[in-house]
Amino acid sequence: IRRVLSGIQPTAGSFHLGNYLGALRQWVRMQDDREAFYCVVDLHAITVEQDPKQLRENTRVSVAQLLALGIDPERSTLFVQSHVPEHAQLAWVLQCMTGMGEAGRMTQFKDKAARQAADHVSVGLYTYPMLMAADVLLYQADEVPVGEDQRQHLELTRDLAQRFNSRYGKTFRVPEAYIPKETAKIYDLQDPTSKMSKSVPSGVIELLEDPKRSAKKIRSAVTDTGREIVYDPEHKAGVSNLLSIYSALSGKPVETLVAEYDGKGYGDLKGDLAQVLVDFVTPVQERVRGYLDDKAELDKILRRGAERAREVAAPTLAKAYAKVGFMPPA
Ligand code: AQP
Repeated sequence: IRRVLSGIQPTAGSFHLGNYLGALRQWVRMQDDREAFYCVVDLHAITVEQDPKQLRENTRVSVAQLLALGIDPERSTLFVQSHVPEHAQLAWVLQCMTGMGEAGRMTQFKDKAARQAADHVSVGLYTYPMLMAADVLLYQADEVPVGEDQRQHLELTRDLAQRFNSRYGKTFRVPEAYIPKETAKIYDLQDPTSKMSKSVPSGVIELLEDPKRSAKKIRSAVTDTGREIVYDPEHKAGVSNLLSIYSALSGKPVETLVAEYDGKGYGDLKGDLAQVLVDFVTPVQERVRGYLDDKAELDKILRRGAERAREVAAPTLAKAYAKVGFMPPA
């Protein structure tokens, strides 16, 4: 049975539609025929400044969202990254095996660093991909479901696994990215050439915002001056993005939608998609409220999750530490 690992940052407020369609939807599906490990990566979150109280709250709300979206703690191991100290412990070793230039080539680091004053760019932001590599390698994952923006980090993870294996002998499974083409990158509704992102929020649909607000954002999404509803990401980025979202949420292939909307206008497409989206988020929001109301149950799920995660992570770390030459504790 193939093993899967993925993580998501405890974003303030809520996850967005890009997170869901690009990654979380695959997480839910992959539980059916794979052994899955999913975590809320709070260590990654502090690569930018966080308010402690908010971070704790965001972590809890993130777990509730994962449960509400369909992560089943009976079938998957769901945990909080900081509850499993092996992540930070392996990350150190991987940092020591990564070149400065290699880390500096990561486009996410370059983009995020460029948006801040140099003094505000933490070393943690720079070493983020090595922590991510540790997340994956600790569980000997075969596949990592993520959005397209994480492909380069996954490549680095593979390189580090191979480097470690060739230097010290086979220790880590070399994982593959799992990135379905159709939803690999969901675009901003106001700027359909940029990815939907929490860092640059303009046309971002948040899963926990008032559904009426989401519907309005869909109806005012940027399209083009043409009239025809066709899928053409290069020339009609806005309409194509709406079609991708619609297709993913409804399960109808893009070609079917294009045929259905033949002769109709953008307004029809937007109105119908807004309704599909409202129908999707409304019950999710109700379930989130339910999970947040039952603190004891959520704590229990996370306690069990961390235990199960450590059962896999601890032996992997011990093996890696021994290979590196650390003296075993007596
Ligand atoms: N627009 C997107 N389309 C497809 N997938 C996306 N993901 C994020 N945005 C899109 C995927 O969501 C997962 C979780 O993301 P994360 O917690 O690592 O956060 P992130 O990538 O930092 O989220 P954002 O909103 O994209 O924030 P910024 O802009 O700050 O980086 C990942 O699998 C990601 O690929």
